[in-house]
Amino acid sequence: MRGAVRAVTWAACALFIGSVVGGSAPAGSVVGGSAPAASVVGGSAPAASDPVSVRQLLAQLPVAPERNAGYERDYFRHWSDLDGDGCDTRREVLRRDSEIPVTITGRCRIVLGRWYSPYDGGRSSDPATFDIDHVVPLAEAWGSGAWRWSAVTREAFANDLGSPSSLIAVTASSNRSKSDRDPAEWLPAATDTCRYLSDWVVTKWRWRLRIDPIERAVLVSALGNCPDRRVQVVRAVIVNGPDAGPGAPDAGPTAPDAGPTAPDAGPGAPDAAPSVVRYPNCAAARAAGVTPIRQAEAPALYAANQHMDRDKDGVACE
Ligand SMILES: [Ca+2]
Ligand SMILES: [Ca+2]
Repeated sequence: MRGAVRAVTWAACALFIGSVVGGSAPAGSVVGGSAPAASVVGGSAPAASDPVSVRQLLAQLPVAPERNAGYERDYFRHWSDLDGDGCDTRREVLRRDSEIPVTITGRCRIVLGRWYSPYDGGRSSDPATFDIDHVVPLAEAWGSGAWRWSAVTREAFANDLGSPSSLIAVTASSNRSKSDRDPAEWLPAATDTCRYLSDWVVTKWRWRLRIDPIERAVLVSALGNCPDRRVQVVRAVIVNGPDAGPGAPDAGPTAPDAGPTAPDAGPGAPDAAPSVVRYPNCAAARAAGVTPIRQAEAPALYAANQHMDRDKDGVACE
């Protein structure tokens, strides 16, 4: 019965997102409210998608081993107040996920609410006992592709209010139990495993993250025991850091967010935007899946990577 009720809530949330994103919202709403310039990483908000099955989303996730070297938690700035309303992301999620309107003192001090933790079934009216969980942990995101992102994109991911799947309020104890693990390594103790798996897939898809082979096997098998949920989800706008690559992990918070060679996500079409990144070498370009880089087909990308076209035939990294 509880599952049915939550499914309705989920659908309502998904529709809400669709209506916000499909409207005249600025790109900032994709990454967390009407944000200041720093969080608007290109383009305007994409149109809301038609509902799509979570199994279909899973089938679209690229499979690749994790690449965990170089991770630092500090590379993902949080909790930020991207919309500048005085409530940081932790408080935004507490406010959103409370089953009753929260009691707030001062500018945004949440003192009372009613929270349910889908990971372990825990309940509380005391916000101090609840954590905000990155459904796809920051370390997992890093190893699944976020190592290529700019600092702004990492902050947008770590503070993502644009999808109810990305961040959820859970008991602090269940958040600690989960830690940095993926579904092959950890599943919630409570009965709501299907929601967790679905949120996981939605978040990986939204942020164009990869899944590792074992993770994929577990997801396919475990989701096979769940009703095939249909969700509305839009891609997040992603900007890669200019110097990312296997030999040169992103320098982290001090790296330039989006230098002159950073991609322009293009108005209204972040999905189709070419990734104009200057790669340090062909191995990095290959890892990003953009090789060979042909001048005729991708002039901007070629121009940014001309240094790798050693024989000057108009094709880099052939
Ligand atoms: Ca805020
Ligand atoms: Ca994984």
